[in-house]
Amino acid sequence: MSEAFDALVVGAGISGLYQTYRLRKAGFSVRAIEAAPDVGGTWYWNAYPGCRVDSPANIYQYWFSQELLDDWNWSERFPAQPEIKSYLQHVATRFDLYRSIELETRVQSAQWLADEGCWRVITDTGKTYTARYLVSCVGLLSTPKMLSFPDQQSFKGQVYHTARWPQHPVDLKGQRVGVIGNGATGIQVIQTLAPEVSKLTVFQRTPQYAVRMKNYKVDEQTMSAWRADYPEVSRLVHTTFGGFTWDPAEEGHAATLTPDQRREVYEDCWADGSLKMFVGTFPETLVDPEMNAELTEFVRDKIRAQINDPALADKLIPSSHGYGLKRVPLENGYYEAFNRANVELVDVSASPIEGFYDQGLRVGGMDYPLDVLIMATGFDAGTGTLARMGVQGRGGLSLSELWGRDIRTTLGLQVHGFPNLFLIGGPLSPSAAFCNVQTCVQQQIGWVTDAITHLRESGHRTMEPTFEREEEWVQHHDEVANATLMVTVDSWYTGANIEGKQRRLLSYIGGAHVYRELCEEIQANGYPGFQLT
Ligand code: NA7
Repeated sequence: MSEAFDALVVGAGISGLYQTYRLRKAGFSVRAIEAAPDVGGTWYWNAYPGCRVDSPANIYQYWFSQELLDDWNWSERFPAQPEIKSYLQHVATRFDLYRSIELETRVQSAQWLADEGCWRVITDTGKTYTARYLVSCVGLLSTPKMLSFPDQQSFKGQVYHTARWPQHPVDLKGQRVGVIGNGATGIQVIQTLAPEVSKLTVFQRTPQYAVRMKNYKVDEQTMSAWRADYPEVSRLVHTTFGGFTWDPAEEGHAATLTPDQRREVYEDCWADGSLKMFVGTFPETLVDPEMNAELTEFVRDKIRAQINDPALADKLIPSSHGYGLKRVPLENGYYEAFNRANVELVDVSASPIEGFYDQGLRVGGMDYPLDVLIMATGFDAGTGTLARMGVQGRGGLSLSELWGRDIRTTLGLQVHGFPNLFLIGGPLSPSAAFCNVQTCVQQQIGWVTDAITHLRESGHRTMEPTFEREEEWVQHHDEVANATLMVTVDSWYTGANIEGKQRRLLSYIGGAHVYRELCEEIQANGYPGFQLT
């Protein structure tokens, strides 16, 4: 027996909630399928110590309801994970979304049935659903990269991955804790645990450039200002390069300034204490090695000033790549944590981790005793979750096999060979990494909802991009990507963090505003390059 809906939404995080809301509002029958026991997606799973958002709360929100903000209070400029999870739960309750969501259910396979013109979805709870439209809202950072080392079973302590952190409190006070990974996640863990544990051992493979976060409490006055600004800000974020309220300087402007004047711009961005330091300086810093070197030196000086021991500073400051060519993390005491006597940095680049022994980890012949090992080792980003979902399109075409060879999409929204499959936050769109996720996924959800509504109104059953249109987008994406220095650096942005993954910049870097205009143009012109049957 199968249950039939107009649309199935996979995931009930930021995108899944809004997609469910929009499709229901447009009059479609919808079921959202969510693996976790509650809504929230990434904000449900990443319950690790110190987890917080690094986009300001006044833009990390939904844009469809002023009333939602009117009866919600943010407590900080950059709220911690429990608060964002509560916000998303509040949204699900306020808009009565829970009744459309099947929790603790994971999609095991999704198959396009050409004759019936629908998707058949089978879950791990043994249910079968059919739906004309399948919308993936699985999130771009949802499949953790798990490491396994020799003799793990001999280790008597606990091992946690940050993205599968227990929902109950884990008391680490006075414990000997090890952390592998110092991306945005590891940095938050390290700076939070350093004062609390007896010994913190950080196993670092590559150092990071992190920017000091300027967080503050949000009082009633600030909340009132945010509410008053809501209409203007909701318009503004859709007009900028990264979905924020600021933009980088105009192209060419940097060349008209002296080094001292450019330094003033860097200082201004640094003082903002936000990702403005990542996407708000000069666009040339991402494409011109000399400009990148200038900005890199500025950031290196800022970091060096925080570390007491110059030899340690050399280990904590990257030398193999320039600033801003990987996702820039924000920090609040990360470098200073290494000034503490109970924090030790272990370089695992030259001598990699050999494996566990019963009391801890062994590196380069040395034993590091631990009670707990935390893996902050990242994700199989963008493609990881969908590629594991058993998606089969026309003629049994496997998405996993396709992306195993070639990660391709049409504007990150659809894939040739997979009719009526829509992606939110899909690879090769700005929302896959280069955009304030709330801005970009809401724009995509609007587009997808309008496209599905158009199909209904025009009497069509299916929508699929042509191969030629897809090829055109992939080539354009690559051209824009390959003009940047980002493609020269190993990170989750380039797929280099996952063995065997195709190396391609995951996210479109031509600008969220440019992308939005393109999407609008496609819609206005009746979806050229997409086959409607
Ligand atoms: P990231 O940014 O992918 O960071 C993962 C970290 O784990 C990074 O420091 C890696 O070092 C390290 N890592 C991964 N595998 C290994 C092995 N085998 N040995 C040692 N170290 C390893 O993930 P995050 O969760 O921090 O952040 C992801 C995004 O979430 C972030 O960019 C924000 O957008 C929010 P490496 O650099 O590969 O040498």
